[in-house]
Amino acid sequence: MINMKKLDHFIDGAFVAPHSEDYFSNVDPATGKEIGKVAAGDAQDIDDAVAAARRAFDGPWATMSLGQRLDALQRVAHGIRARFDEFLEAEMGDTGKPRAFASKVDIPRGAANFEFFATIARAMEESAYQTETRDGRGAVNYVTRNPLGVVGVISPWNLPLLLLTWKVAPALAAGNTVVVKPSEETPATASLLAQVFNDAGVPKGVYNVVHGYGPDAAGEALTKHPDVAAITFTGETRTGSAIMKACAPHIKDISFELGGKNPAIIFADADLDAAIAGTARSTFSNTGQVCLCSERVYVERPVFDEFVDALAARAKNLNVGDPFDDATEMGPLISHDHRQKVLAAFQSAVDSGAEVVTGGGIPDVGRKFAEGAFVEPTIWTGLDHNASVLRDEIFGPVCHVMPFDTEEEAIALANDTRYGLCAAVWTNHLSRAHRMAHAIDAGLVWINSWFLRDLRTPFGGVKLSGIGREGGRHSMDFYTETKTVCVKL
Ligand code: NAD
Ligand code: 6OD
Repeated sequence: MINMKKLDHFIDGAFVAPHSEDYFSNVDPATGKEIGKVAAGDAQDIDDAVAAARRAFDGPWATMSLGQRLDALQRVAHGIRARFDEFLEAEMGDTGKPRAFASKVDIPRGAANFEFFATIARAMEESAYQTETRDGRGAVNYVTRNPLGVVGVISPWNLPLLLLTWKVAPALAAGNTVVVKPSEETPATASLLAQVFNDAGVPKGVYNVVHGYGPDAAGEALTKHPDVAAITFTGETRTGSAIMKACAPHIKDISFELGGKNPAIIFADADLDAAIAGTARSTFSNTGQVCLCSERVYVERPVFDEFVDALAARAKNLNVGDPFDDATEMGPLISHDHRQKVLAAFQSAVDSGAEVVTGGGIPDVGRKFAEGAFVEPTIWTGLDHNASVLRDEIFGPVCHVMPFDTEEEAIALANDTRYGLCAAVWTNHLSRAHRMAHAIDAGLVWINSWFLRDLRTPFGGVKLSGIGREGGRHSMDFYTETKTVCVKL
């Protein structure tokens, strides 16, 4: 059985201690208090997990029919829902997320990802082509999809269960087995999920979890393991670059969802109330720790002052503090280390000449949360576009608002970045909306919305924001290899 206070690895269907016998501390970022210990995985633990995953891939998982496998994944979805409160508590303990957010976003999507990919995999078609031949008898080519083998899943801390299951569910639905290395900051829901897999009767070795750090530890060992066919990774661009190098010797397949520095563009013809509410969401949701958050906001000059005042009013009115209070809208950052980085960005903005419209410091959240990693929701104006805080991802509850005069200028500013994950455009001008969507270099453009997801659509970024697309059949394309069979008639 699982011990949530001392999280072991989960290998071959059992919770096991790390070879090193080392554990590190897991801290609740809302209180700064230790909530448990976590196994510090190394290359030996990864070896064990990969071997177990390979045995399951060659054995019980492969001998189950597609229907049996997908039914098992449906049972995992039900299992998450049945333990909803445990998942919620585990996710909130690791991240300090407000209950209002985690209960509506993280945990429901954890279950929905399994349900969705079980449905998608059942509906995947395979193709066939008839070829003419000189003898007139012809040939038939048919194309099959085949799983890759053992897939390594490396996930970040910002939406732990959501982003882990976004990869695990399609990988398993396609017939692979997985070794998961969750973020060291947020290990709990990956472990709880292991219990759900066992309860759902999924064969041992199909889902394995090795906890621990990335560089010189479990994460790196997974990327270098010769028996791992593919790595699917969500996290920082710099980490993606290191993983790409590690995967090169074995030519592993890779799928990367990386950082962003996303623009929101507000035209004077927009429904301003909707644009203000939408930009408050896209800047401050999850304490700004969503890769899709808007850290650069561009507003057409006639409505600039009104927009800034209204956004600032919303920022000042956000309820920041106790994650368990249903009225709380913003929790802490993930850790004190991360808060230091965000506070350094706050200082850098001031040093670069920013006008701080609101925020910029540490809020008073009361004695109980005084050791938490909280920062104020923050808005700047007045920076030069070359300021480093406008070039580099901050991953905190902060945006810079800048005026623009023409559509061309808005496009140039939006594209003046090394990243290209997403953008949000607010306008009621139909043709302009489509022109903007076409002109912006990003994997995803929202018009008059943000974070609205249809899981069938491809998700991913251009430039430094990633490689490949996941979502619906695009995930199935990544997690399978096609094989063409040509039959001469
Ligand atoms: P991170 O890159 O620091 O860590 C992510 C994971 O990689 C962790 O599990 C970590 O242990 C592991 N890791 C670190 N170094 C490694 C190495 N050398 N080899 C193997 N594994 C290694 O990212 P984070 O701080 O956890 O997450 C925040 C970042 O993730 C932000 O940049 C954010 O934009 C990005 N993100 C992107 C998306 C997207 O869909 N594009 C989604 C969420 C988060
Ligand atoms: O909703 C999703 O499927 C997804 N991949 C979201 C990514 C959010 C980044 O933080």
